[in-house]
Amino acid sequence: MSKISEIGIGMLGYAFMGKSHSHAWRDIPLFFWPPPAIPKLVVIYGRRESAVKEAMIRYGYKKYTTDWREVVKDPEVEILDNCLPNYMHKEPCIEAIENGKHVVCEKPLARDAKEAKEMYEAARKARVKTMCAFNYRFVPAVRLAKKILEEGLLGRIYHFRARYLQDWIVDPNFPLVWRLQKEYAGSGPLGDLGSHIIDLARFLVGEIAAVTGVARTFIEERPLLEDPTKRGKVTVEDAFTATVEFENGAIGTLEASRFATGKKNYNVFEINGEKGSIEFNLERLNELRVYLVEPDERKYIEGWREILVTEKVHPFIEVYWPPGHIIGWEHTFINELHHFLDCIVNDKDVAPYAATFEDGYRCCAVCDAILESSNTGRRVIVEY
Ligand code: SOE
Repeated sequence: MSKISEIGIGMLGYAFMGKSHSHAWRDIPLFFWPPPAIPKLVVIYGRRESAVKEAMIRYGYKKYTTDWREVVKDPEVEILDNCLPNYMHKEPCIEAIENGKHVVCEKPLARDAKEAKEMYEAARKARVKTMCAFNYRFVPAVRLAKKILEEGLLGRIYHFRARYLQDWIVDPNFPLVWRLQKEYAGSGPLGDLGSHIIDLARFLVGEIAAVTGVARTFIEERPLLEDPTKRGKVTVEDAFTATVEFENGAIGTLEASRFATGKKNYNVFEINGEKGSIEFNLERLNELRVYLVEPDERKYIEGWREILVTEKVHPFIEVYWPPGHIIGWEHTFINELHHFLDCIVNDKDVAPYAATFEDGYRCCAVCDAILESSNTGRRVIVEY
């Protein structure tokens, strides 16, 4: 077999997303064989030297640094993977693009549409590949939903309704972390969770033309992480709800909250069409519920199909396990980063199955419109 080339990865961040992406880069050749290239974990960046040095060892990087500028100009780095908090997305990504690196950046692309547009413009002018890491596009069940819609099995689409619910900050004594501060996060569950369901809405149904939303902060102050005896102001929303109007005439609802007590990572959507419906629940990510209006007279057997999406005929499954041996949340990152690697090595388009920086920008524009609607009390036409 001819030698498989290697490709250098530079990672920004070692926390939740840095860990899930590092795991994914390492596992691509285990499942996708032969891979487009073998990812070589060159360098990882983090602010705290002790922590990033440990991450280098744990995740298997060749070196570490506490200066992200070293990563974006490292000649061994061909792909920059930005897993830092939202306020650190724009500058390193643009600098890496200008240095000729391919760039994948976690969602949301930026804190707001203004920042995201600068990133999109930089990507559009460059010859490198860029991707915004909306990993739920790479769940086998979601990709099966996409296939069902592409084949027109549901006919004209009337509704898309989605909720992304968590409950990790219901305790008023949960500290003021970066996700609760506008200067670092840009927004609360709107950008963090709402961005996922907005991206899925665009991926599965189409462009969003207008929104009407309400955002609310329930707990105004929280203990400081560095000194729990002091309290700081929460400067983002704790939850939002919005109605959406699609350009193709469909209408729907979006909701995200970190106060949905008992919901841990409850990302659910339902799509209703003239010929049937689809339901997905991330907490049961190997399953897809499908209802098709049967053309025959035996209406008494019409009903929902519960599909276990683990057959070889289903998206991605052939590289994993035999039917019924379900996969997990982390495999969506392996699928996603393999796609990006394939696009880079074989010069393929990142779109339409992965999110581009334009998708990341359009998602931020919808988030901004929902916040504007909440602040003004008016319906907002989404401006791109
Ligand atoms: C935290 O809310 C979080 O890690 C999000 O940032 C991720 O995008 C989501 O997939 C899981 O929850």
